[in-house]
Amino acid sequence: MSESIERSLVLVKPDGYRRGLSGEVLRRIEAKGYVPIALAVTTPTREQLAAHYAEHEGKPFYEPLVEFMSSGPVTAMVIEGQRCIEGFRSLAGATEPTGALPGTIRGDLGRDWGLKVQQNIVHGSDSPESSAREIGIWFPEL
Ligand code: DAT
Ligand code: MG
Repeated sequence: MSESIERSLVLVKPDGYRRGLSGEVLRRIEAKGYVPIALAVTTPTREQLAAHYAEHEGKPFYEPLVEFMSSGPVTAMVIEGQRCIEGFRSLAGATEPTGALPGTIRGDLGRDWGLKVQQNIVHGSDSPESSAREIGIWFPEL
């Protein structure tokens, strides 16, 4: 792998999966020019989620987040391309879907449901370190 090519771990969360938005998320990723190199549908275990969201342990939304993320299948993927970590975060939009800009996944497809945790359709790695760690959790074979 050329040094400048990055990988990012993307999840279509249970809200997005339930609403049939996995294809729409993948469409936007491919339209941007990033390449999926691994794809799987899986219902996350609490152990996977504890590892994935370790940075948020102890925060008020942590338990609702783990509960929500284990509530059904997610579509997990690894995407590849120069600067795709930053690029996918840009496609995803802001964490809080009410204020996320139109044109972004969260801005176009997400909204506030008045719950203890924001349901915002997608996860994307936020740094090369997170990406390497998260790919190890969801795709240990890579
Ligand atoms: P992001 O998913 O944009 O990287 P994050 O890593 O800070 O955001 O948080 C993980 C998820 O937790 C996020 O997608 C939605 C939820 N979340 C974050 N902050 C929250 C808050 N203050 N209240 C409710 N849910 C929150
Ligand atoms: Mg995050």
